Amino acid sequence: MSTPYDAMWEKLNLDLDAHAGLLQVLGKFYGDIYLSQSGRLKGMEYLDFVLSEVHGLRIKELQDAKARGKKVIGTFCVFVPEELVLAAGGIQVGLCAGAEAGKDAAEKVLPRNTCALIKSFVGFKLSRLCPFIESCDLVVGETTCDGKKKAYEIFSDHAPVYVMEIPQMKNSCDRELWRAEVLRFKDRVEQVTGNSVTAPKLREAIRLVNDRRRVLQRLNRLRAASPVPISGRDVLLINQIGFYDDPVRFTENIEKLCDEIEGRVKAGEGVVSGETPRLMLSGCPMAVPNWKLPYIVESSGAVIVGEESCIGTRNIRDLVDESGESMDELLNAIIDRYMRIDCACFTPNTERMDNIVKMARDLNVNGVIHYGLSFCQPYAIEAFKVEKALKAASIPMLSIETDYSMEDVEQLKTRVEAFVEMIY
Ligand code: BJ8
Repeated sequence: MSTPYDAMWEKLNLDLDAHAGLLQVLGKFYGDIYLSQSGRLKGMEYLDFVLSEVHGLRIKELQDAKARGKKVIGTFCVFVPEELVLAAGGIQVGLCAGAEAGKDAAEKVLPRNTCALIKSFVGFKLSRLCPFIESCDLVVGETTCDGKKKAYEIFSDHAPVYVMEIPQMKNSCDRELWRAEVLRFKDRVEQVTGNSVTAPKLREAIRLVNDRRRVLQRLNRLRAASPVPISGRDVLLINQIGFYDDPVRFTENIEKLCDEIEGRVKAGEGVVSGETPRLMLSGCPMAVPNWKLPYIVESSGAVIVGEESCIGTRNIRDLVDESGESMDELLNAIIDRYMRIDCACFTPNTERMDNIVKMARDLNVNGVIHYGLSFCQPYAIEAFKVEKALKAASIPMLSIETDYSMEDVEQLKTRVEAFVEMIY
């Protein structure tokens, strides 16, 4: 079936047949997991629309912006400071990497025992399935885990890649390294966009990105109510879309949605009953359209009330200090904020344990599900420490390792149901 975007996708050199197949699967999956929910908020219609146009209208917006001279910068990690891209007049998009399509192509150039997220972004590029990647003037990688670090070498044969070095520890010398990397990135962004990052523009960009974080913080505070006013699936979707939607429009729409949720909370209404077991997810990021585990959890009699993940609180917990005036003060505020990210790629990473326990207590959860993508060593190893920290706080944890395939759905469902029964 032809669409108004076919010519655009063809120009972007997508494999049109494979891409049509992907959109069809995505639409069906979305219908089953999202549109089938009852008691959804009216404001979710905006998210439904954005998702339905994920490869359509949003890509057209990017192409139109590019025609006006704007540059598009793609990222895979919350370490890349969007503030610098926006201050240079660029557009930053998170490249999602949450689907299995392209896996066969990826496994021709990567070992099979590579995490699904890495296979996904390599596979999407090699299979010509992602109009976001094809719209990028620069794709920014980072030296977080070894798998990503080495995969960018392969990816760079096919796309314009720039890699940021991320420290592995948090001593003063590591901050110096990170400072140098942020400055190097600023130079590169200025070079790609052709625009200088000035202090006023950087201040404005810091406020804009903080505004998006603030509205997502508001959403997280509201969803913590009992009965829970919005499903975990919907909040995950909001967080996912926040990575590629226009930041101003996104913030405005989520603000409206929060007003609606606030009304629900005041009325004591929930999307599920107040008796429903409350769970928190913790671990690897869940990129679009990786909704498998949230769907399993929420169809097993529980509700998700928090995501300790980069597509969740790790991305929004800390704001950049807005009080600085000079370029140096603003850059230092950015450097400090990003150094607080508690990714499992750091050693030691004790603040993550503290953050998880605090979050689980604040959200009054009955249990935590630790989510690791198969072959992700940083999160798999850290899962043992997370379990220990939660046990000391008398919070039960279930550790799950999976990938993007649907083969283990029944097995996961059995484990999640048993966990829910045990904790409640
Ligand atoms: S700051 S979590 S977005 S690196 S799942 S590719 S770690 S083997 S995604 Fe991440 Fe940045 Fe950290 Fe966040 Fe490697 Fe693990 Fe795969 Fe991962």
